[in-house]
Amino acid sequence: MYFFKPLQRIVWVFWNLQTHCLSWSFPVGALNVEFSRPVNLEEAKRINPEVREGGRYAPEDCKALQKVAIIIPFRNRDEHLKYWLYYLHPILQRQQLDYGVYVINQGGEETFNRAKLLNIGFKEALKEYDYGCFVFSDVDLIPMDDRNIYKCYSQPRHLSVSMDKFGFRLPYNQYFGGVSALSKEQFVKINGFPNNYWGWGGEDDDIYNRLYFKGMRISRPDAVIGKCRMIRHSRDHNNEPNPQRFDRIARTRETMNSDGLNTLSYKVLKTEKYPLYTKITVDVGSPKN
Ligand code: UDH
Ligand code: NGS
Repeated sequence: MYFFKPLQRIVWVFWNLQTHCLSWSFPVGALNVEFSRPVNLEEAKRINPEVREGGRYAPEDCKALQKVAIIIPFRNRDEHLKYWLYYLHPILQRQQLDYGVYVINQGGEETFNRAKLLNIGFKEALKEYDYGCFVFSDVDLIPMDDRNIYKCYSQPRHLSVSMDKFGFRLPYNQYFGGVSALSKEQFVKINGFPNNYWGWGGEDDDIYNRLYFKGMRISRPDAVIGKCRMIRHSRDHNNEPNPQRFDRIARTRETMNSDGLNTLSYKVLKTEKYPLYTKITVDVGSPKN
């Protein structure tokens, strides 16, 4: 019996070395984020030589604890995307995640539908890899502290809790917009996100309601680690405030089981693999159908 104890210990240490990352690159804490100097994709590519085509990365010397798909709802924000890729890739690598970046581009001129694009990102990313965690991020939000880990927790995670535009605090307690992370199980449990919020506002409140009604509670980093900057911009074309949003968020409990992943329909128009991201252009339909 005693003979095996040291052996067991060696096996345990070895197993840990195989499964946990003991690399020398750790999160560093507060970061300098600014948007006055333009960045270009060539520069972003040069400083991230280990990122593989399509925006994929996994630590080489160990097995990452989570496989994370990062889903970005998108249309016509190329300048913002450059900053996002420039800042986020180094951070995500320091966080030692096995990750992929998916930009879900709404084709056509129809009213923007953020939550439906996020549902599509979930489905499309899973066709490519066995992701267990999904980080949904607006293209214009950059974390100011790399200890804000872009991974999933036992409860749904809200990451953009301390935004510069709100004076580095939450605008209201139930706020779930900007950047959030849900495990595959958490996402499926709420039937994904709503497909019928066309235009600006309310879809993030509906997602909060869904989580709440399924008995989950929001986990958040503290206000220092959760600091982030938003790239200032004007209102986008075809993303006017949705006049139906207040009625819809009042009815989440009734609608959530019949609007979401189980009713998602769309067409993939084009898939493009770039060095730092995968861009999937989709037809999301229109509010009429
Ligand atoms: N998005 C696009 N293209 C669009 C609309 C939205 O890519 O045309 C994506 C993008 O990832 C963006 C996210 O959806 O970060 C959220 O949309 P939003 O930026 O419109 O939402 P936000 O609340 O801004 O940040 C609302 C308009 C604010 C106008 C302020 C005028 N001072
Ligand atoms: C709330 C919106 C949310 C939005 C949040 C912050 O009022 O969708 O403001 O908006 N809810 C409704 O309209 C019902 S922001 O200041 O970022 O433009 O995310």
